[in-house]
Amino acid sequence: MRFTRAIVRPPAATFAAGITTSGLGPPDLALALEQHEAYCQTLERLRLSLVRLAPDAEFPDSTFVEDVAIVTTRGAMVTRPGAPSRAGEVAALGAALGRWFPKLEAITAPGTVDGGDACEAGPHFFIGLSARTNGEGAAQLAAWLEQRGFGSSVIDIRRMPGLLHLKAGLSWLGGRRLLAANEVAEHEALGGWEVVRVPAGEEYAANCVRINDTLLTAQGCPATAALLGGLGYEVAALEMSEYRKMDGGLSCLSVRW
Ligand code: CIR
Repeated sequence: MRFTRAIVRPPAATFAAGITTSGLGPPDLALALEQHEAYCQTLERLRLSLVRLAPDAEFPDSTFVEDVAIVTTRGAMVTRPGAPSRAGEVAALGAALGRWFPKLEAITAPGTVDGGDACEAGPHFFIGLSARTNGEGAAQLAAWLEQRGFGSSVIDIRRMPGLLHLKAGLSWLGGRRLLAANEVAEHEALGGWEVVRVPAGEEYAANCVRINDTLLTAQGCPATAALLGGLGYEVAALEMSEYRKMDGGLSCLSVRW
């Protein structure tokens, strides 16, 4: 599938009040906005049309739009985020997506799903069971995917320290190839897939985004960039320091289709 559009939302003035476990200190808003703009410009350079939502200071984590919606080639849904402080983010994403996906469905209570736990790999999705995505939510998502002809398998990351979402440790590189942090790479659900392991010390780089023929990777992970470049990918490295402080990675800054 070739992506043509993405939804993005810059961080609001309250960004530093969002949820974080990183211990990396408070983010610098001006720098975060600069990094966000560079991210947007890269998506545009890769020929995506952007839907830019206005920042919303009521929701400090609302720049992480990926968690609130799941978009596939065969339909879209809004999620029911696992963190109560993020529940109100759904309305804006639903309104924006409605233009392209009039039949927008939703995860319903007691299910919770964060989009960061839905790792698309072509006709298959890996679904993370996490502190944010519960068993009921994962089951609803799997059923929704099945109705649309997608397969899915569940990866329980609740005992994988350092992984807030599955996509923090797993990315699809295209075809049958995945990029994975060591702890995810061993999982039986990845049997039959070609797994490229992220070099030691660069675990943050396990979250990358494939936009058509280019891989967006986090700057400051040179071994991963070299590894992926060596596999023949065009790599675009982006500075993510301020989002990392808030437990966010590259994929969470956009919803793509
Ligand atoms: C949160 O804890 O919800 C945000 N501070 C970070 C969300 C990152 N989302 C993602 O990796 N998909």
